[in-house]
Amino acid sequence: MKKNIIIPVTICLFFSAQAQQDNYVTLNATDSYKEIIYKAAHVVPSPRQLRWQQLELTAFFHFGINTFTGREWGTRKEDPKLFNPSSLDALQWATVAKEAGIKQVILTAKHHDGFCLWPTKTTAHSVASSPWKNGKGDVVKDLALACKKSGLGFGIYLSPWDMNATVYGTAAYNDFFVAQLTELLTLYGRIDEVWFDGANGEGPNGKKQVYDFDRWYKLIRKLQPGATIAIMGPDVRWVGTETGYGRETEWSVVPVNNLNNSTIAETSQKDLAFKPQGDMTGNDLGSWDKILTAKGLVWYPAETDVSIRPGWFYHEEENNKVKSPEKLLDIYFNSVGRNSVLLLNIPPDKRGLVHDSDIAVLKKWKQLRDEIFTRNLAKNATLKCVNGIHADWLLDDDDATNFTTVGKDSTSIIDLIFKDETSFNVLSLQENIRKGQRIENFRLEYWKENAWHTAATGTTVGYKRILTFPTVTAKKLRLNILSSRLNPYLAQLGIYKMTH
Ligand code: FUL
Repeated sequence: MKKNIIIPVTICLFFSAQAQQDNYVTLNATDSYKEIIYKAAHVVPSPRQLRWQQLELTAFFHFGINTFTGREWGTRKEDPKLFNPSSLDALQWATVAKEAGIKQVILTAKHHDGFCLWPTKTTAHSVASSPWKNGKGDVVKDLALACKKSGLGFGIYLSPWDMNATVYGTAAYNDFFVAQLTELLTLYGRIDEVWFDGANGEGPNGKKQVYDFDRWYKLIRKLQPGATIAIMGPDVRWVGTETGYGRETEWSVVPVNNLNNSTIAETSQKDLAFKPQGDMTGNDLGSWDKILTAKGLVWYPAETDVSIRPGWFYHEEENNKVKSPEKLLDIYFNSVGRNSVLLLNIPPDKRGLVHDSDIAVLKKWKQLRDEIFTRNLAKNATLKCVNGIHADWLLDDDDATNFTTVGKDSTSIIDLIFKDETSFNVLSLQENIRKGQRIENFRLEYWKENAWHTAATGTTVGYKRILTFPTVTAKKLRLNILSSRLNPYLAQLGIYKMTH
């Protein structure tokens, strides 16, 4: 029944007048502390950011001329004839990803060396000049179709740095890049993510390029409005390392100082109200200290990219260096479980297939996650909360419904009472980010020998927060929300037992 509640029109009007439903807000020098809290608590993801966040797991496929030369970065001088996968099967890539629980994949359509995996009209440095399928092949097309068939999202990595393009380092390169983007965004159906890395090296003439990001963003919004633009883009930010480990305190609402009403008016597209600016890799991005002095706040969530192998591209000598399933599980806890999306690189080999060593690890990784997360022990408990509304919605497996508190309460204690002694060592929380990110501090406690003890503590929750801790056995537990920017909107609460 919960979705059919009828709210009087007057109340609806009141709330819609109050709520800001944008993924940015400007702060005025005259704003009081209270006004700033209110604004910070109401910044929400755009629909494309929400969709992206819910994916949780995405994959990179680094594949290209480097796969055949054994290099991580090419030189631009590679002969396209080197590109000749013996049995490329993009459906195998998609199937491997899907079976690992990955929801969207991103292909390196062009890496820094400039070699294009599709038969572009912009340069001869592409698959069209290779012996693969007699120059008639198209990796972008193969993977786009495989993703469609497998129900996976599909994204492209198009390196702004192009060592091979003769026009690189001149204004004409921005046109060249627009032409490449246009091909990718118009010839392959729906594109869900465009990933720009920050590398800006020299081209053939020794010059660096001034990238016209503004123009590229506008083109993407026009041709593929649903696509998130990541890293060097306004929708998704790089977490700051390539280890697979995100920040303990991860705010998706972060301060920006280049956001003002005139930029918003100029772009006439709220979609592009701000451009990424400054260093976003520090330890503290969204705390009060940062927010109080900011000119604006934006929803700008973190993506954690890491490779399953030491390198981004496939190297035969790394077949025995694939990360273990246990390591990937730890990465999962510390990326997805730290309010970030994981972008796991799985580089196909020279045959054009994901190697067996990687497949075995991915299967075991999925199995480990399933073993932990299929049984939410909290569902065996009775939930009680003195100042709570809809504590039962914490267990409904729906991240769009939430528990909240009465009045203006920004703290709360949710008791979980079990019939029997229960052992657990994993906590998973989710906020309903459609309404913002709010929780600042929480503690999980258990009742033993007539006293409450701490099982785990955390700061931010965001889309998802997972904490692991030494196994606790108890009949009574409580989640103590110690502080929140206005009323907390907690969507899910999970308690699990990891046995390995
Ligand atoms: C970086 C590149 O230089 C690496 O080769 C890799 O593609 C990584 C994901 O992004 O900027």
